[in-house]
Amino acid sequence: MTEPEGRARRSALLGATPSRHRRGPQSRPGAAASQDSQPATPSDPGLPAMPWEGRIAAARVGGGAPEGAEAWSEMEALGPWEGPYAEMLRCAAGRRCGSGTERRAAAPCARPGGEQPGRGESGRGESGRVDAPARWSGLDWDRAVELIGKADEICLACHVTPDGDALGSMLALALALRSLGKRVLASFGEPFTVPTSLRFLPGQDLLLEPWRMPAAPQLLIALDTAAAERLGSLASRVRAAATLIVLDHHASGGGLGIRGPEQVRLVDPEAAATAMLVDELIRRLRVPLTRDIALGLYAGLASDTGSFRYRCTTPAVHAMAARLLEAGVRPDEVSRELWDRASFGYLQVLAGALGRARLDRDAAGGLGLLWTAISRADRADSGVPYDQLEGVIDQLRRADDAEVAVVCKQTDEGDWYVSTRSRGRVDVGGACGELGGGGHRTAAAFTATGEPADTIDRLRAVLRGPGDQSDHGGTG
Ligand SMILES: [Mn+2]
Repeated sequence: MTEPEGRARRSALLGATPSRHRRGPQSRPGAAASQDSQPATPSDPGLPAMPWEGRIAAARVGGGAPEGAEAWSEMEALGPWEGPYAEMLRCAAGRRCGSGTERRAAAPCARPGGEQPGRGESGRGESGRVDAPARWSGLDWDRAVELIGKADEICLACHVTPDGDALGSMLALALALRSLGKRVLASFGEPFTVPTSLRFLPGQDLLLEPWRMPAAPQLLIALDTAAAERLGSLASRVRAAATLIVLDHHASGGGLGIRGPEQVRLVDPEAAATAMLVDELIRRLRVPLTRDIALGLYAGLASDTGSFRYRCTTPAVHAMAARLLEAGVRPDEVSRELWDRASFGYLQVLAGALGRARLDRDAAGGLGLLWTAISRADRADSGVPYDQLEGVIDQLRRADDAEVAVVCKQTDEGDWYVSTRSRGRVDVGGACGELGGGGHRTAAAFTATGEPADTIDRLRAVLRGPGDQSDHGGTG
């Protein structure tokens, strides 16, 4: 999914569109390839078994708390240490982590409560490394670490129909918390189906059906979600939670639009992905970056930067990606899972959709509109679930001949989800707003009933060309 699409979809979903339009066919989440993901304990392959396992676990759980720090310094005194233990100890001692090829090369390693170097936006330290943004020092990381340290059981939730950032961030954090000895429950609202492209992510054994989540969690961590409604059936858990930590990068994020529980908002609208904030939290929790954790974070980073192509792909993004590769992520393997997999059925559906596409050169103020539709029947013929159609719009919008591209996708319930894109000269967000949906200038959506051709007529009527000065009145 493209970056604007992700945001537009969220906006659209927050607007007038009913939640049922996203309901895809139910496959079995339990059948998702849940690879064996080892907790990051010293019994990990990456961390050889040592006689001090208990102390290490205690120190980890203690985190920045006095007893934790004490355990760490005690262990440090037992050194000299090399390898992952040395790294853990350096982190615990508040020293800058990572020299040479070690992890955390891009982030300062302050104790919880310690100072961020604050060299400005993605400033560079003396070594040329990219530091955590100064604006992050304003976030209450300490309180988040404290709440996590105190909790025995932690619930995680991300938005419905999770993308690579939502699910990748959540599973990475889930694995990190499990390595701290926490009981971790992670879920997302129905349809509880892990998208095919994300089934390679480790940690899926920590997922459970949303109805099995505690009704009133002691600590709930919401990821990549700007409003409680986007959690679907888990919104009630957010409202009933005693304490709440929000990790997000949406502009409107941070409050989830609710009152009640204590909220710690670790939100940065300028972060390219929620995975960047999770990365920082994991660092502050002193959890070593295992390959399994890194895979989730990398999936989030790659997804929300469009495979490092969007404008949000900053030096800090690449610096984080470098650390994730050092932790063992294979970019070719992740790319294949995320972007380059399709069933033959999908290719047939795509071919049909492209074959049916119509180019209306007069629409959008003469800049052109290219559109197609995919019905339930089109999908049924090839056995393609609704949620696999996300990439179709990205193929259609490649056509240079049209300013606006539109794909009408029929859900299993029978209504139509209308995805729109523009190249920037036409405001599809305003047009979709007038039709009950919403989004951004270049990516927006709305839901409709009836024949797609009629829906396109309605859309064409509200699409203004760049020369048209009349006001929209849409929500944008
Ligand atoms: Mn995201």
